[in-house]
Amino acid sequence: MSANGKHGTLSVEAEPYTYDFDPAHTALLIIDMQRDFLEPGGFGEMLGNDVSQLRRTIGPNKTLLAAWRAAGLQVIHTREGHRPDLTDLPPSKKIRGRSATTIGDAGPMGRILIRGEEGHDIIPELYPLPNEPVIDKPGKGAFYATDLHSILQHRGMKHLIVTGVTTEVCVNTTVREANDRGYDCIVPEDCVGSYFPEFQEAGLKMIKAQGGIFGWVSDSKKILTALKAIYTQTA
Ligand code: TIU
Repeated sequence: MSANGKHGTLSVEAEPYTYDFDPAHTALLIIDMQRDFLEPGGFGEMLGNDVSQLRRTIGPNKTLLAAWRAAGLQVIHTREGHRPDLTDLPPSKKIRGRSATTIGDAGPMGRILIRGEEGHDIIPELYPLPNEPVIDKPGKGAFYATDLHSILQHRGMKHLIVTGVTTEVCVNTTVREANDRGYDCIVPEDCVGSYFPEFQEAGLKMIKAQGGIFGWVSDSKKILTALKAIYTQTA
């Protein structure tokens, strides 16, 4: 059974208060679940990061993605990366960190964060279907220098379920950009990850503080519980 776009408003238990959304106008936006950030032997691990902190998000994302797809709802994926000729790579980003190996150099899975390379692509567990837009973004935020806002407007999207990595960097930046453009964002905490547990906690607190200054925080089970109402409505 799939969604018919007429189910109306669903409610999710969330912080700082209940999140109401119409699934027909809600996109699942999965941020940067790329091999170089998540896979053992990738760029993230090469920099000394503990990828297990990110890999725990794969299962919950997989379940949420399957439910969103089964209901016939909008899914959008993003990937952080750059053109092979590096013309969209700010020189400041290229040299930041003073690492011996930086964006565009040969890495464990091809050139690091370059479009078309193995490490830049999305992990097989969450691989996009042909009808799911993939936004290639040069920055941390998914709205900067991309057509994401246009796509969301054309599809009538007003609410975003934002998942992916990392909580305090690309997820937070994207939620802030979305909030300023008028979207209501909810972040399921089991579907977002940081290499640093303290940033995971702070990154989520920053979103829901001050009455939901940037959005709402919940978990995927609560969203799935709300989604079940579609099936009771259409049964
Ligand atoms: N996707 C994303 O968050 N990119 C990053 O560079 N994250 C870090 O935490 N470094």
